[in-house]
Amino acid sequence: GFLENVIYTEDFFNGKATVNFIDSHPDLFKIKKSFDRGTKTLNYIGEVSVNGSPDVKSFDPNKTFRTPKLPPVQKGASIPEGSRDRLKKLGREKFVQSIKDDPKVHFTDTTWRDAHQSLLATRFRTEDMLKVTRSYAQQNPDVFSMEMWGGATFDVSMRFLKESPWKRLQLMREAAPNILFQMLLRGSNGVGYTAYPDNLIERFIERTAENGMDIFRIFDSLNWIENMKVSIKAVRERTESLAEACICYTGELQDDDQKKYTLQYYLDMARQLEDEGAHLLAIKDMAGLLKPYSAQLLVSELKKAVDLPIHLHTHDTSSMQAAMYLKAIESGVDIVDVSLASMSGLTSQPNFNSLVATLKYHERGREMNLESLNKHSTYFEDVREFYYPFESGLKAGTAEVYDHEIPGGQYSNLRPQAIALGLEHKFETIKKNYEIVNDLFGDIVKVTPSSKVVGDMAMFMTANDLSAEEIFEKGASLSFPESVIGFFKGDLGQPPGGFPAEISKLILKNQKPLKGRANDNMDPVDFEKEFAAFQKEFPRTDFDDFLSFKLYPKVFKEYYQHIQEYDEVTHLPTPVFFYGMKRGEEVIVEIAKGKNIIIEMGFITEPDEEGMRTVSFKLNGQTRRISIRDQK
Ligand code: 3PY
Ligand code: ZN
Repeated sequence: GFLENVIYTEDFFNGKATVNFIDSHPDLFKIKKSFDRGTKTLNYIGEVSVNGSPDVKSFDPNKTFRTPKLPPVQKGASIPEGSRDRLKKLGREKFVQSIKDDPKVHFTDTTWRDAHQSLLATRFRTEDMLKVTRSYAQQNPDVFSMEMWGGATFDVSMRFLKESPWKRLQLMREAAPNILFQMLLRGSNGVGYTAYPDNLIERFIERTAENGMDIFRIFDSLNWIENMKVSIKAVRERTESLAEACICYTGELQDDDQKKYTLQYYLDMARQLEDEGAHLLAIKDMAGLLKPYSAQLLVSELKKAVDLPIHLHTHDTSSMQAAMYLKAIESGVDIVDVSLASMSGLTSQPNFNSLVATLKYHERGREMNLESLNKHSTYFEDVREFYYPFESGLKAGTAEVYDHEIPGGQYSNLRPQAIALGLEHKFETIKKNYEIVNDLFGDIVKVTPSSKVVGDMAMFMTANDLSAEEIFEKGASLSFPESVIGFFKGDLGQPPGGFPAEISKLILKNQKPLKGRANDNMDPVDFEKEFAAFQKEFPRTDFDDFLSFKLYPKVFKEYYQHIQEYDEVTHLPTPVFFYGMKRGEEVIVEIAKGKNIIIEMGFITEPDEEGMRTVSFKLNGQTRRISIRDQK
């Protein structure tokens, strides 16, 4: 506050303050706000420099980073017309028709969402993505869509990055007005891990569209259409955006032993989704199990079964998915999901740049600005280094994925989870148990949140050294993970073929399973009343924050407290955000629009008797000292 300003004014520090001090420094009152922000920012940097980020378990203090090279932009270049302009011009029906009529294959770039979710545990910060959003939009107007929101990005941005997911959407929208934005929505589970009241999902969709979302990719983690209906309807009726409904692909449809997830199963599901009003159909191959010749069969049959554009999503965990895309493209798939070269492959999507080059002489190939894609890839190659503690460690494609069926987005999270539980040395057992749990649970679709249930159970078995037989023997006395109990209660919905009876009894003990949708039993949100109460508790928030709070109460609260304590940290360079600063290092931080501060790190003292260290900075050239408790 004010006193702090006085104390931190140079004259005061230098002993020059007199009785006229305040009168002669009217700026003390004016600069209060930004000064506060500066102090908060220094506190954050001091805290991370002394104690490390709570999100980074171990890192190399001597590591240095290259400065990511921004792709050159033509000064004053306008933004060319793109897919979003065409959607607006044509309206939904005609736009969808134009996709079907287009002989060339379209590309969705997932770099801004699934690629980093699947390679770097969703840790990309807005700052790093925003820096090239404009150049990307200017130079690549022929991209069908940018997947840049939803899935795990919503909670991770608040939980770990301490940024607002809504601001990310708004800022990126401003920077890329011409290309369709796409998000991943978990049907009745929204962007969460559990069911929410229907009216909350509806308002969430409404606000997301108002903030600029164009395509809602909607799935259910058990392929249960009941859980997708509210979302599809809300997109159709409450927005001008597109509802893309998913069939989640699992198993192997060419396998003669496959009794559940057969070609017929997928075709039936696709027809039902078309009846529900989907504008586009997605094949969501979240684990990368769809093999080239199975894709050929599935895509060509789907093209006959429904009259919707088909959008194909996969993960390249096996390293075979570029081949799969070629077969799918030959079979008439309309859109494929890819990511920029340096953010592609393995648990992420196939390589955008290489696919464009490969298709150059193919009749379905689309000409893209490959040079620009390469430059953007180079940028992200350097950016990716900032996040090295979050790399999954997978070095090459693996055929094991056909056994464990772990989704790409979960794979990159599983190792950190194992580390947190002290189980890293048992990673092989965890993967094996993941497969065993899937069998125990009756072979289910595994994608967030059902995949988390399987993961939790696999961790539980590994931590307690339990085999499948022992689960049955000791089941009555075991206290299973909460997510597992909720799953068998029907919180996530009904899997095809229902729950296996014996294990269900062991897990539920005396609890009764739900019959219908979990959402049917939930009270609708009273928006007026609850929003007013929310704003009282959390001043200076808006309705979007309220939605964040309703989806993630605890995560939002902690995020809010972080902002109160440290101000927005979103403009800190990523290395500073995760690793703090070193002696002599200098950074420029934009703490408010157009307002930069220059921070230079001086020294950090040894802890005193009370365990406090003094961190000395220069803030815009003025010495500032803060006290940080050493927690190490
Ligand atoms: C998510 O739900 O976040 C996913 O990426 C599922 O594949
Ligand atoms: Zn995915």
